[in-house]
Amino acid sequence: MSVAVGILGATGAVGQRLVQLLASHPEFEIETLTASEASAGESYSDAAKWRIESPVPDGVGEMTVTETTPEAVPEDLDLLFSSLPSAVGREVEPAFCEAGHVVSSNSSNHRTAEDVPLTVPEVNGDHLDLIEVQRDERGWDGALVKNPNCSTITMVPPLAALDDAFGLDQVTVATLQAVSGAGYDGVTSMEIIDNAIPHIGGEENKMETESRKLLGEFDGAGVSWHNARVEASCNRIPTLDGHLENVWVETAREATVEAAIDAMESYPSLELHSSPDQLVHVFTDPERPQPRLDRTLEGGMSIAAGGLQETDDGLQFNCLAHNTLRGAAGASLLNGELLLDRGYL
Ligand code: 11C
Repeated sequence: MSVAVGILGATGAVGQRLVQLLASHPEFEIETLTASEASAGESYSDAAKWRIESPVPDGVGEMTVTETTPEAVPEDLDLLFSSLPSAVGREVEPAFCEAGHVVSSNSSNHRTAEDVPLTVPEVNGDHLDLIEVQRDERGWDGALVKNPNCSTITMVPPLAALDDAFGLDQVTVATLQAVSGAGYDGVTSMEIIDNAIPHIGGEENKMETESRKLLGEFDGAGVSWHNARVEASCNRIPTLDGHLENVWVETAREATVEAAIDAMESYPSLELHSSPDQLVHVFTDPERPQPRLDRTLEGGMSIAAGGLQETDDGLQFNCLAHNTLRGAAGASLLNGELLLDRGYL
């Protein structure tokens, strides 16, 4: 089965990752690429200037970019992936949903809205059915589904495993985030070398709220957020790709390193096309995971964990994920595959 898809915001850093992933996808076929008015009418190769990797996949570079408006996008597209800047997404994504489109979005707008599913398919795929509530409340034929921030995605699968095994009372996290998380401006700002930047752009609040929604329970009518306290401190460091995070958890029941490793490594993945075989890989070498060595594990779709230690009231560990693959474009793509798998397309 071939599902016709479009990419909203196709020329940005995440949009270009989506193009790469979708160009060889067995179920999805790119039909439409949108960008700002300034790029409308240009070929994708010209509009994107292809700053992540070359070459542009066959058949995509010659496609003409259209403006990001519901009127400029064919009505019969089955699915739209959105990597729009959040200020733009906040305005236009609901308009696309109202026009009947199903939108899998990486933009940060609407992530904590009560009737919008925020999903990491392997962790809380059941939350997708919040779409029914959304359609009832908003009168949409389309639907809006979100994936979380890349720094949230990195820690949530290991946390979900620990929550199942021991219960979570408190999570404290400090991040070391790669420059590609800040888009092109971040990548070109490699003057950050010999420096680190604390408190980057609202990341703390996203990690503290999105993680509790993801780990919450869906009862058919709404999501009860997890009641663990989550505190985050977010820092930019001069790596290109791959967010590394130091996490401390206070657990409800006594935790051991051995049981924690078992819980993480056996946490189930899914059989979606882009799911990794194993969601969380645990290193016992205390110097791993490292961004440059471990960010492309299973095509960049797995989470790497390590440094597990018992503490007075729980555990400490490190985790790492590729921020623009597992954390952004791959996350949206997985949500698209989940929508297909659950019959929403
Ligand atoms: C960063 N995590 O590394 C951010 C980028 O909410 O999706 C992604 C922002 C988001 O700067």
